[in-house]
Amino acid sequence: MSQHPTNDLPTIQEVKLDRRGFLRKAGVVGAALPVAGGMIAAACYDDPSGQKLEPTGVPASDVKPNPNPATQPGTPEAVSEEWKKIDADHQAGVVNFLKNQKEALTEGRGNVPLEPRIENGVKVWDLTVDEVDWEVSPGQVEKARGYNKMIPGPILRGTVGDRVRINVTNNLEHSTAVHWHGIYVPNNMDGVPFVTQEPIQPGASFTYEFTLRNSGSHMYHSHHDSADQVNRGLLGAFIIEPADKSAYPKYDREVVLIMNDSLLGFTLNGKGFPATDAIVAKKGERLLVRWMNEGMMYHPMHLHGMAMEVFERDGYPVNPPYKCDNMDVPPGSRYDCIIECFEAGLWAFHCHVLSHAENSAGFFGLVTVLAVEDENFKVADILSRVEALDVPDPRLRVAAAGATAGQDIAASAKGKGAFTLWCETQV
Ligand SMILES: [Cu+2]
Repeated sequence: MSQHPTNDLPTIQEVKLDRRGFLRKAGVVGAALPVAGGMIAAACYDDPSGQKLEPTGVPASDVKPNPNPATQPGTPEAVSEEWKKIDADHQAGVVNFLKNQKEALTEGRGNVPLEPRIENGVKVWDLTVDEVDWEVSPGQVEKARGYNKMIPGPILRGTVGDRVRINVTNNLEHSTAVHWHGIYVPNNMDGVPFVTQEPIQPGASFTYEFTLRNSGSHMYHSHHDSADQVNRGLLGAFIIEPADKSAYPKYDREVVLIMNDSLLGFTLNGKGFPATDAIVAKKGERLLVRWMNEGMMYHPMHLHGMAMEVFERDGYPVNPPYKCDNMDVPPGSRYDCIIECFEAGLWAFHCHVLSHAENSAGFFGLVTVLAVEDENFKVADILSRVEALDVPDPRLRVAAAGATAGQDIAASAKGKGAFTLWCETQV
């Protein structure tokens, strides 16, 4: 493979990896990923019993120094081959990430808004709790659990003052219950088995009903066998808008980013790089990011090139707001921030526990980019350099410039909206 200037995007023609080629290169099929001398326990997907023997992911303590540090270079020939392979694998990962913005590399999509139906003035949602085979990254299919068969579950959204009802039907072979994380509810609606309610047994249903009182970026998740159930995907966002938005920060686009770790690996909205969504904005726009950590680890999320201005934590105002570029989101917390997108380009956006984001095979897990477009820099131009899709595909995720208000992939592909289908435009 020829070399490229480091500031240039990959010459796509040289990295025409089909999925199988990608999987072989990245080594993610039922195999452990080498991590600088350590191993990611990416294995244990193949256990025929379906049992998860050990969590995936890499405890920081297990990450060993590079096996070939400068003081122990190995044979000149080996080193020469090694850097080429590392470069090629990193490049292939980025190319696959870009391809994923055109056509999803993985099956399944979560974190999709679910409109309520209105019954006598009550906003009503139906949630099922299901076993799902979930493709986290290309070829990495996990025995997972999801609300309405997606991870994260659908985004529920209401306004302070709304009366809401959520009908939960448990299709698992285990009991479960739903906790409304951060939301003011009457005690018997809090969703904690044997504390506030009986478990929702297999095949049973339970109806939660309450009035929304406190605004903010909240969550819902299982509160039963939760280290397993939440980690396996039983989680979702519940956004409560303030009744009066006059004091709320102004923004042009919004994105909900939910982190998870361990049993499904490191995921952003249920997917690991290269299957993660890029975030796209136009220069000059204000992007609202609602960070939520449903995992069991801290994830300091680092944005290159620009700052995040934190104005709410767990739905409570942060006064005065503060700026940072490395936001440590603890398990269970939600941080809302505004990014002023003042510099065009592709900006890496990743967890800075580096063992959650990169190894010698390239990026994985908690990695995406913030793409800021201006008159000279268009995402579509970059993607046109990625191996083109010749035929329109219902799963096509990028068409032309413009914003969409929804996240319906098929509808977005037909419309003018492009590359922004997971960013909502403020109404
Ligand atoms: Cu992390």
